Order: sequence, then structure tokens, then C-alpha cells
Amino acid sequence: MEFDTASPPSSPVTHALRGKVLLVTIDNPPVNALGVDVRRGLAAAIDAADSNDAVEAVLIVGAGRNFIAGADIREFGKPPQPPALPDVCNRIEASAKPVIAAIHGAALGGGLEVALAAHYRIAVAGAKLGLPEVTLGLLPGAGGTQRAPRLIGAEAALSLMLSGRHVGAQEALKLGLVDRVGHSDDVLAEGIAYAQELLAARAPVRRTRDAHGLADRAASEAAIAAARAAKKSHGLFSPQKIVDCVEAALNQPFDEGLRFERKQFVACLDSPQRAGLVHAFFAEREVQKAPETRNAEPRPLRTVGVVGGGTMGAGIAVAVLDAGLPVTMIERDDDALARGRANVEKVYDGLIAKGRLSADAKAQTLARLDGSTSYDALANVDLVIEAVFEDLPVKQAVFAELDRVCKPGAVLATNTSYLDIDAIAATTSRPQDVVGLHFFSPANIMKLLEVVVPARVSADVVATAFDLAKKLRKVPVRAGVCDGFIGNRLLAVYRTAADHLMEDGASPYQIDKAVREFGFPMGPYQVIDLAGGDIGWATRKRRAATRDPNARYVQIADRLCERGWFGQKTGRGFYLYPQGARTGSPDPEVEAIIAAERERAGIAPRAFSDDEIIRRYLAAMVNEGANVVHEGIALRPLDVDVTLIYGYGFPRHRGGPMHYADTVGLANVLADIREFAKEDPLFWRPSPLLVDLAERGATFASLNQSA
Ligand code: 3H9
Repeated sequence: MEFDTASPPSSPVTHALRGKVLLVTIDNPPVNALGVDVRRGLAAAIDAADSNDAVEAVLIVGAGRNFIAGADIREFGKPPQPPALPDVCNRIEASAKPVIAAIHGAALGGGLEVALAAHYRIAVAGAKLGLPEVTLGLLPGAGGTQRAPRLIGAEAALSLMLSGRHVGAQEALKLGLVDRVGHSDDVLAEGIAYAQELLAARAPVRRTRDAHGLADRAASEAAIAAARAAKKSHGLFSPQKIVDCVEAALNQPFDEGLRFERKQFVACLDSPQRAGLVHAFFAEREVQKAPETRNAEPRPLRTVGVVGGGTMGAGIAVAVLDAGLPVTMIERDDDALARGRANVEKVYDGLIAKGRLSADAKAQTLARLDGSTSYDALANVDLVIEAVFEDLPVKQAVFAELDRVCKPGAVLATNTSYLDIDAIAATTSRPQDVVGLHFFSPANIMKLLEVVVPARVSADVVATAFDLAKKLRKVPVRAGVCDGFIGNRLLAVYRTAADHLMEDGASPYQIDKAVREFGFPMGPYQVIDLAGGDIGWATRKRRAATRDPNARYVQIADRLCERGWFGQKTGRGFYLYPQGARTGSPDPEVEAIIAAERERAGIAPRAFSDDEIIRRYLAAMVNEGANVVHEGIALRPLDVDVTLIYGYGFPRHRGGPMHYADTVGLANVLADIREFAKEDPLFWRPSPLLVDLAERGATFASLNQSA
């Protein structure tokens, strides 16, 4: 795309006359966010158009890959600088000359609000329009809540604003969000042609504030009532405010609606949820920038091998197939291979049953899946992911085979969730090629991928792992080698804290409820029942010999497992699941077992408030999070946050455990831990990093910049 670089040259917004059309170009890399200079430039461009008789229409376009990605998120929380975006949008809408927005790439949030303030809109293929403010704990605050319902009706506007989803050009046309979809993807040519056509037709200024999308009052009221009743946004602050704003759009004159919107926007801006969600937004992008990805080029990645066709191996195969890559699956015999293939097919059949995939598409995808019982089939693959039984000698034997057959330079990855990857790498002749890729179950759905970096791996192998994550649309987090890496290491500790609470007097049902109310989708005992209690039991038995004999060990889960109560799959665990029910109900027999265990351990049960439960649960999580940062297992606190949000259901609006701890105050967290330590000093040992930060009055956030 060619853009004029007219005056003023230092501004990210330039304008130049193209015939009778003033072409206004926003060039503010990387995504044309509406920072203060862009806002100033836009307002100045409209002023220039209005005061220049040669201008008959204004065309706004974005340079680079996007129209405008929205307000500049980095400005949130800082002192506001005029002009405010709502004023800029009003200025655009008030223009005496027709203003046209020509959209390519992202027109999101404030970006779409600029377009809505324009009088006509054209989009080209590949455009993504949306009002995703809700995902940042906000609402469209530059007139979006007032203009969108007027333009496309309350129901469609609410759906966009409450889901935050992006729509393509065709859907935007159908909704009435844009007036036209260009024939080509040359947004500049399409925009100019459209502007000229409008001028030729003497198209008038047409203001969205005067549009009639809310004319059907009954339909609008019904949409508002339905949105208010929806449970989806439970616990979130901004969705209800969005509904309030649409109600204001229906019931109040436009300018009053804008004032109401402004007040609600500021309330959202000031909310801790906004801070948590914006932290999550940037953290999610920061984790991609591991040192190795800056310093090394990824190796080519065209073909992938997966060793093991169990639940995990099959899930990984699906994730890789879905990224468009071919997969060769290895199993030890024909039966196991057939089962592995069936496990893969089952995922696609599930999608077909839900109407989300056609039989044809399944066949096309499965054509890329190959299988063999011989490792020799992996001779030419670029990367292998081992997903066999979690046992060091078993995995080492697989790696010996991979070492034998794989071509030089192939990346050899293990999906172990806690084993020592250095020990796996050491048994090969090429430890520089061995890396950990810890997927989470179901591997084709869960977004988290821990990239575990052993001591001798080369940087380009780590870069390749990050490249794979990108291809699989996963969120990669770099982790060092230790028992459990980042996520499972924290999990072990906060689950233990929950077990202590249970033995000391809280019921598993109260703990789960408190944890859910904090914002996790499930409590720890529901998770155990879902995953199967036998898995943790096997691990506990394996580790019994190496457990610190002085550490407190709660046996309640063992008592349940001894009875064969493994959770949902056996009809009972911590909960009862009569007739295959998926939600459990409390079990008096479990409560009796807990009571007996308390007696056996000589514990007089005491009551815990939900708040005390959360304080202990979170303190355990945060303290271990501090330990993994302190030991360099996680690069920064934000890596812990992303791990817990994407792999363990930590509520995103709280920003992850480390961000949350900052909001509570590290001195408060430390004081809690010291208080708890009076009862159990072995379990509650304050992390040296937490102590250091708390004593200096510093935050985890202060460490996020430095890695
Ligand atoms: C809003 O508009 C409020 C208004 O209603 C009211 C105001 C009064 N600001 O994602 P990428 C950075 S709220 C600042 O990797 P992609 C990003 O951090 C806003 N920076 O690229 C990254 O930086 P770095 C509503 C931003 O191609 C770089 O750009 N809008 C912003 O995969 C590249 O980003 C949204 O919520 C921003 N708004 O995806 C849209 N956006 O290179 C948020 C991005 O240093 N943005 N950056 O790591 C997105 O969804 C995606 O970035 C987008 C591009 C789809 C645009």
C-alpha cells in the first residue's frame, strides 16, 4: 500500500488531498492504537477538512496491517491527556463533510468506535471488527455503547460487546456495521472509489447518533432483559455496565447516554478487574518473548512425530493436525496403534456430532495422520513429541530409539509433566536437541504449553518449540527443569494447603465453593474427581519413600482411593455422581471418613470462613510462585500468572496469582504466611523472594520488566 506522508510529518496522522477527498492516514505502529498523538492528529485532520473548501469528503484509513486496534492500552491508569477519544469521535461525527472509514485488518474497540462515528463505512476482506473491551474489563467508552445499538440494534450490539468477538467483513455487512465490502483487498483504492461514488451521488452527512436501530422498543427491551439474565459473565464487573449503557441508549437522548457511558467507563477503568485483565493481556504477549526466541532462529518445522497414542498422545496429534501439519504416530503394536488412531478419530467424531465439522473435513485431516509400529518411520520428521507412560526408564528407552533413528537436527521433545528432562537428554548422543513440551489435557483444547528448557539444549531448539506453540495457537511459557516445572509444582503445594484445611475442619465442599466463588471454574476436589483420584494416588505411592517424614501428610484421599472411589468415572469420589451425573453432590460417607481421619490424626476440627480458606490457598500458591521465580524456573512473575490462568483455571480477571498478590500487598501475604507458620513451620516457609520484596515494599510487577 502506498501512503502520502503529508504534513505535519512528526504526527502519526497525516492528511493529503486526493482530488476532492482528504485522505487521512493513521500510521502508528504496531497496530495504530489511539494514543494521544493519534487522537490529536485525527481531530486536527477533521478541522483541516472543515476549513478547506477544496475538501468535499474525508477518508480515514490505517497504514500497515490494521485500521485501528483500539485505545492505547498502555495509557490506561495514567493521567488522561486531551483530547479524549469520545470527544474525537464526536468531532468526527459532527463534521460538516461526509467522513468515510475504510477498514482493513483490525477495527477493534476504539478503532471501531472511530468508524462508527464516521458517516459511511467500507471494509475489505480480512477485516476484523469488534468491541472487545469486555475482555479487558472495560466497555466501549468512546460512544460505542450508544452508537452500536443505534446502528445495528440492541441485540446484535449487546452480543458483540458482551462476547468481545471479532466479526469478518461479510458478517459486518450483514449486521449493518459496514455499508459495503470492497471487491479487492486494496483498502486505499476501495476507499477512494467509494468516497468518489458517494460524492457523485451527493450522499449527505449521515450520523450514527440519528440511526434507528432502537426503533423497535419491545425488541430492544427484550434483548436488554435477556442480556441481564445471562449467567455467562458471573462475577465480572463490566458486562452489567454494558447492559446498563445500552438501556441508557434506549431511554435517554444521545448526549445524556454518552455522559452515562463515560461514567460507567471510568468506573470500569478504576476497577481491579480491569487491571487484572490488562495485565493478563500483556503477560500473554510477554511470555512469547523468551530470550532464546530473540537470539535464535527456529529450525524448519514441516513434519511431526508423536510417540504414544493414549489420551495425551492422541490429543497432541489432534493439536498438530489441526495446525495443518502431518503427524506420524508410533505405538508398540498394531492394536495399540489402532487404539491411538481411534482416540484421534473420537475427537473429530465429537466435533461432527456437534455439527462443528464435516465428515469431509475429518477425512482430509486424517489423511495427514500416518502410523507405524516401527521407530524407523520417524527417520525424516523435523520434531518428535514423546507422550508415553510417565516413567523415567520407559522414556529413556524411547529416547534411545529416537536417538538411533531420527535425522540429525530433529527436535526431540518429551511431554513429561514432572520428570528430570536433563536425565532424559543425558541418555542421548544429542542433548542439545532435547526439550520439554508439557501439554495439558485435553491437549487439543488447553491453551497452555510449558516449554521446559534443560541445561544443554540449544537456543534454536527452544525457539523451535515456541514456533510450534505459535503454529498450534498455544500460549507458551518457558520453564526450567524441576519436579513439576511451574504449574504442577504450584498445584502440588496449593492442593496440600487445601488438604490441610480439610483435615483441620473445612469440608471439601466448602473449599470447592470458596475457590469457585473466587473465580476458578472448579474447586480442587471437583478437579480431582474429574481427572480421576487414582492418578494422584499412584504418584503419592511412588513418592512415599522419598517424602519428608516430618512433613504433614493428609491421608483422606488415600482412604477414598482404597475404596475404589476415583471420582466421576467410578460414580463417586469426594462427591457422589449417581447414574453418571456430571455434577457431583456431597457425600455424607465422605464426611464420615474425614471425621474419622481427623480423629485418627488427633485433630479437633475448627471452622474456617471462606475468606480464610482463600487466604491460605492463595498464600500457598503465591509463595511457591515466588520460589519458582527465585530459583529461575520461571523467568518472571508474569510467567507464573500466565501458567496458572491458561493451565489451571485461575480467574483471568484477577490477573494470575502474582498479580493478585501485588493487589493484596506482599507484606500482607507474608504476614499471613508467618501467621500460618506458627502451626506448621515446615509447610509455611516464606519464600526468600517474597520476604525480600515485602521488606523493600516492592512488588512482583517490578520484576516483570527485567528478564
Ligand atoms: C478501547 O479501545 C477502549 C475504548 O473503547 C474507549 C477509550 C476511551 N494498545 O497482539 P499482537 C500491542 S480498549 C497498545 O502481538 P497480532 C501488543 O501489546 C482496546 N498496544 O499482534 C504488541 O506489543 P509488543 C480495545 C497494543 O497481530 C503489539 O501491539 N482493543 C494494543 O497478533 C502487537 O500485538 C483491543 O482489545 C493496544 N490496543 O494481533 C484489541 N493492541 O509487540 C487488542 C496491541 O510490544 N489487540 N498492542 O508485544 C488485539 O486484539 C491484537 O493486538 C490485534 C493484533 C488483533 C490488534
